[in-house]
Parts: sequence; structure tokens; C-alpha cells
Amino acid sequence: MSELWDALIVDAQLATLTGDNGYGTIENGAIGWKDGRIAFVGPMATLPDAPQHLARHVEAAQGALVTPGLIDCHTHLVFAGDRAGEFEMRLQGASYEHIAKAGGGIVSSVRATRAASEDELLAQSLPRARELLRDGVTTLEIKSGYGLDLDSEMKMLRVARRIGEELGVGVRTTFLGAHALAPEFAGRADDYIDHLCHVMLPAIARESLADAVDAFCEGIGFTLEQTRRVFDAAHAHGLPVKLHAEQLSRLGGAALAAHYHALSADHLEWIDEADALAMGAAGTVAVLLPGAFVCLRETRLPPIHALRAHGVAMAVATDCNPGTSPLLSLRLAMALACAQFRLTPEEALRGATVHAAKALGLADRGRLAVGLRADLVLWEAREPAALSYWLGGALARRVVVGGNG
Ligand code: DI6
Ligand code: FE
Repeated sequence: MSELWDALIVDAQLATLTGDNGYGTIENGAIGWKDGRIAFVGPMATLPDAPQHLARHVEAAQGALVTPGLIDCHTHLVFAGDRAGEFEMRLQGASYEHIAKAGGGIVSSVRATRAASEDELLAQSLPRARELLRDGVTTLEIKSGYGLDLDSEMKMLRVARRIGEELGVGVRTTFLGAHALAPEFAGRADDYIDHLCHVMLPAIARESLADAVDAFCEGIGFTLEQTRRVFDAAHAHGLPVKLHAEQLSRLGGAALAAHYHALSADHLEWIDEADALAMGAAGTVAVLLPGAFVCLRETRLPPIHALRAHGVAMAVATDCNPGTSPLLSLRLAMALACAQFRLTPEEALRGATVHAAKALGLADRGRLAVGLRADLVLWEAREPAALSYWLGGALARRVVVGGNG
């Protein structure tokens, strides 16, 4: 009896994404799992026995699509309050930079996040994570960066971990202390970076609260030199780095990220060919964030052709945040990546699975293959392009995370 798989889905259209190209389609496929790992994936005809003899639960998909669970590799979904008022101001002509300089923007979310208790922060953030999960996300990254002091940053990272425990979803945490200048350090950005490197990061590393370190390298964020110091401190603590780079201007962040073998450089509207070349050579993933592009009504497109030409793995994420991307569907991010950036639906799906896993340094998920985590989605769809075609809606019929669901 104990040899039985926990569950088996038969008569499915599988998009395994196992090769370098194409969906890795298996028609009339079956996928079974046991103890949270995929135990079988292949054509029905190659099943070793009749389905009911193989697993405790068997579900007939009736030709519906099964893909790996989606992975949202860039979110800021832990925060208190919202910024709908700022959205209204932007529509009346105020720019994002102008609002940030006038004391709004990120710093207004910092005020609300600092004021919230850990339980309040969890209560406000959980529904956002639930929304993502409902439509197929089985692993998500969550950044800190609305605390900007040690206690509040730690509070955010603990809430992020609690979201994973509460929902049984995979969560990777990223310390983004270098998101904006803490108000206490006004006019003293270098002192803040000192404090971050010598006080905040060591304490966070000691408690294993972060899986990676990120920074906002931008005119309204931190300079290249300050980013370099954050990266050095991260590496000294054995933590991989990621970077918000070249979203609003070209400071050289993407090349710096490549130099530090960053897991990813994210946004990238302003990169050039040489940046793409450096990222390709370093294996740094390009995380595309069309939600922020659309909400800020940007017009400069990330150079997708250069990323393709230099073999840079492209991921797609929501960037779920209260200021520039209040986006609660990774599938909608995929659809926007196709409509705005001209990704193919195959690139969009790869970007929300295989390449998103790479952007988080995770080798055990993002594809359907024996031995990987049993993270998968059975969709109300028959072909993979449908995932990027429907704008919104809840398309997931069954979301399985680590074998559960
Ligand atoms: N990610 C960020 O960190 C900032 N932009 C982005 O794409 C925006 C965060 C915010 O305005 O709250
Ligand atoms: Fe972001």
C-alpha cells in the first residue's frame, strides 16, 4: 500500500517546460506525486499499471492543461495601507519622482508599515497572497523595504515567512533595506548604507530571515557605489543579490548586478546591448515587470530583442506593491508582458515558471519532472497560450503546492 502515489492526474495536456524550447508538451499525459515530489510524468500509455492501482486519488482532467505551479519572483506584497490617493494624483499629472520627493511614495508606505503591529501587517497582506495563489502561484518572493529600520524590516520578513506557513505556499524572502532612505537619515544616505551593512544586515542574516538581498539603484533610490557596498555586505554574509535596475534611468545597475553574479536584475527598461551581453554571460535573469510599466504609463520598452540575442533568461513577475504595481495576478503580468513587451506566450509561461525559479536560485521547481516538488496547476484551459490570453479571471481549477491541494 505504501508504494501507492498520493495522487495522479490522468488524461491531461501537460506543459512540462523541460526542454530549452517549446512547452515540452505531452498529449494524453499523466502526472503522479508522492510525499510532495513528482513520482511520474509521461504519456498515459507509459503508466506502469492501471491508474486506480497506482494512486490513492485519481483525477481525470478530460484534456485540460497542467503546468508547473507559477512562481512570482518579485513582489513587495507585505505592506500596510494603500496609495490609491497617490494614483489619483499621478493621473492628474504629478510624476512618481515628484510624489516621492514631496514625502509621498515609498516613504508613506513606510509610515503605515511601521505603525502596524506584526499581526495587523499579516492580516492586511494575507489576502494579497491568497489572490496570487488562487490563480496558480505556488511560490512567491516577498521583499522587505517598507520598514527601513531594523525592527520594522524584521517584522516584514517575519510576516513574509508567516504567509508561507499560513497558506502552505513556497515563500522566499528578500531584504530590501536599500529601498528608500529612512527618514531618520535624511541627507545622510551614506550613513544609512553604513547602518544597513553593519547593523541591519548582520542581524537579519543571524536570524536567517532573508534568502537574498536587493537594492533600488535609481536616481530616487541609491547610487551605484552605495549598491556596491550593499552587495559586498550581502556576499560577506553568504547571501545572493538581486537588483532593481534601470527602471527610470540608466545608472549602470544591470552591469553591476552581472558583475556580482546577481540572481536577477529587474525592470531594465533603460538597459542597452552591452548590459544584456553582460547579464547573459553572468547568468543573471532579466525580471520583466510590466505592471509597473503600465501603471507608470512608461513608454520606453525593455530591449527584449537584445535579451533574446544574448541568451538572457527572462522572467515575468507582478512587482505587487502599493505604489507602482498594485497587481494581484501573475497571469495578468504574463498577459501584459505579451501585449506590452511582445513576449510570446511561451516566453511568458517560461518566465513565470522555469526562469522565475532561476531568479530565486531554486532548482527544485518550475518544471514538471520526476523528483521535483509537486507544485502544479490544473487549468480551465486546454492550451498554454490561454494563460496569457485571458486578462484576469480565475482560470485555475486545482492548485497543488508541495503535493497538497
Ligand atoms: N519596485 C519598487 O520597489 C518601486 N518600484 C518598483 O518597481 C516602487 C515601490 C513603491 O512605490 O512603493
Ligand atoms: Fe519592485
